Amino acid sequence: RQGKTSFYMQHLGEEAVACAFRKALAPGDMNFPTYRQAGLLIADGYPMVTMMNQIYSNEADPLKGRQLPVMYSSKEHGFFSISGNLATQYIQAVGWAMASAISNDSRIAAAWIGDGSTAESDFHSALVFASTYKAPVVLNVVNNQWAISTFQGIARGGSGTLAARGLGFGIPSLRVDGNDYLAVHAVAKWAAERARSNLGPTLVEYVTYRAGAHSSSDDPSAYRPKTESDAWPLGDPIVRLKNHLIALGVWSDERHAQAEAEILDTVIAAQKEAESHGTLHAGGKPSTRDMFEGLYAEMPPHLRRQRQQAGV
Ligand SMILES: Cc1ncc(C[n+]2csc(CCOP(=O)(O)OP(=O)(O)O)c2C)c(N)n1
Ligand SMILES: [Mg+2]
Repeated sequence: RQGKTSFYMQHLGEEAVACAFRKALAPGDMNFPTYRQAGLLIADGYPMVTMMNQIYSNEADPLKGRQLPVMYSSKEHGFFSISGNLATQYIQAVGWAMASAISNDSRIAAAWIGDGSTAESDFHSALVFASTYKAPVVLNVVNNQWAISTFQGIARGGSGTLAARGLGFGIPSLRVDGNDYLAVHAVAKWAAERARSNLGPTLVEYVTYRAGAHSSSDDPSAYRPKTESDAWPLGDPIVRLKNHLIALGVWSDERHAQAEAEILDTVIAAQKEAESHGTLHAGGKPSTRDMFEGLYAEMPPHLRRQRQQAGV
């Protein structure tokens, strides 16, 4: 809102899904995420400063300003480059998993898609290949009730649930309370173990709620009641985990308040550091030369000419 970045996407209300799932994977496994799973990186210890550098498209942005903000990429952290073209990540994940199986590797893939994007044909193609070749992949569907302003019932059509879509392909499919951190983790572990033991794909529908706007360009009050989020029956995943831990006697309100204060300090410190490398309109930027690097082993002649014309 201060013009320091062009675009942002929250995952407010969906924190448990990505964070608990990440903890069920092993090193080397590969996620093919959408823009709504920043928790996969955060829960894996990816530096928050690096995420912010990408959002600011500054001189320290590892992607050099060439991706939309929040479309992170980290091979080391098992986070495949995000595609803005929805549902493509589903077929890519299945293909990656098939390649892993063919080369006798034990690494598995995780595909990610939103409720609305399951209406894309890529979703169905991916399910055909996953079931036919028993690919070692976990097929995640994040049903957060909304696809921008379209209710999930539209993409679901006559299917009772999104999980039911997997059953027609003979893929074991589950539906889990996506706002219950421990339930998400239990299901993710089970599905990951199935994939790693060569028992094939599992489809998991996470029932959750997109509590925030679709993106910084969206105003949800134009299409849904303002109070809908508060009335959501599954509750806030962080509050639920906190209450559960307090009931077990391993956490307290005081420790929670202290943890929140520490996290806020960490975020503000990371923001200061990231802003020292520049923001969208101020400070350091990736160089024009960067635009030409990192795509081709040998740069094609037309790009070489363009680079010369740009004087870099
Ligand atoms: C192939 C394709 N079609 C349309 C869009 C535009 N678009 C961006 S986000 C979005 C809604 C996706 O909703 P959902 O799959 O439920 O994911 P969510 O945003 O709720 O996480 C659409 C239609 C796109 N990026 N790619
Ligand atoms: Mg959605």
